[in-house]
Amino acid sequence: MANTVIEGIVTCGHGKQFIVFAGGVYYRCHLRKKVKFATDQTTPVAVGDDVMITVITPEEGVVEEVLPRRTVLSRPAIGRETSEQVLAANVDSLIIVTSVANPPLRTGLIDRFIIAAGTGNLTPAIVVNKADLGIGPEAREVIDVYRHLGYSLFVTSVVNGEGLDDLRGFLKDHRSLMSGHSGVGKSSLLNRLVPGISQRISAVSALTGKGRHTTSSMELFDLPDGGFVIDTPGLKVLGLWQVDRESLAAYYPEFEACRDRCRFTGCRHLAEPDCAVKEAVASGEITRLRYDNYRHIYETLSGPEWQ
Ligand SMILES: Nc1nc2c(ncn2[C@@H]2O[C@H](COP(=O)(O)OP(=O)(O)OP(=O)(O)O)[C@@H](O)[C@H]2O)c(=O)[nH]1
Ligand SMILES: [Mg+2]
Ligand SMILES: [Zn+2]
Repeated sequence: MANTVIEGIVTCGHGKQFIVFAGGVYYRCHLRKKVKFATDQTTPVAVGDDVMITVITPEEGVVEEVLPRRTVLSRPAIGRETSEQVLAANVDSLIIVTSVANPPLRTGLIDRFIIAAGTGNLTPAIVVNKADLGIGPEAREVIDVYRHLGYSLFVTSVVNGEGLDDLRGFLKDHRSLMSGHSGVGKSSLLNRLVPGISQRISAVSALTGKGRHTTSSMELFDLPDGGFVIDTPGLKVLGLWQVDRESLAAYYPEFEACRDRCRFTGCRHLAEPDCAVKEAVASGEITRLRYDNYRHIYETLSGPEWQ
């Protein structure tokens, strides 16, 4: 009897092994050697990929084909900067999780994830977690700045339940991924928001033998009402794929709104005189926080040196 070929979704990957969820069953799969994939990517299969698999046994299959990706969250491969590493595929909402304290609130990674979302066709949303530890002036500013820019922003606490209903409503029917620094509460939020997830998270921890609180690999959880959410290990920094010094300002819509008033076309808003962006920062129209992040990210990108 011919083996059946069915469509499924990749829920996690360990080296050359993948778990594929298809027709309500989890299959352990490896990759057919001649499977078609884009050659410039180090990742033929990513979490979130829709794939066609041949079922071999009730628990095992072979990935025959990776279906076209609608969105990608990518970064330059570590140690191979000219290759694209796809962290996850087909995610609609990139949820950028931060915490007011422990670890302290830093915004560099927020901007980097917003930019990566822009290049990969995802919609970013921001979570400011651990609100029970107190919203100080710095956290208040971050909340106001990103809300004012038009991003969905949730202030949450796993401890007192603040904001969890809103975030649960946002996840429903969506394909989301939780990203952010280690320890901000990504897994804790998912434990509270997704029914049945906590047992599976602790089962995974038991399997890998890693500490219970540190997520060591990406995992996709299907949601009861449709959609999925991916938990990810915390990142210290996110390299930006296909963003260079010339294109960076385009990811700052508030800069784009006044760049026609800069004296020089192609103004980078750094040392140039008569720069409308710098004037807007001085007058408070553009926040210093975003401008400082821009300068900082600019420094780390490749492209012509200024001056
Ligand atoms: N006070 C407070 N502590 C929290 C909250 N959410 C999570 N924590 C604590 O923060 C610590 C880290 O939480 P995790 O959920 O493991 O964080 P994570 O973002 O998944 O971390 P990684 O998996 O390492 O990326 C744990 O000790 C949690 O109990 C919160 O809303 N308030
Ligand atoms: Mg975690
Ligand atoms: Zn300028």
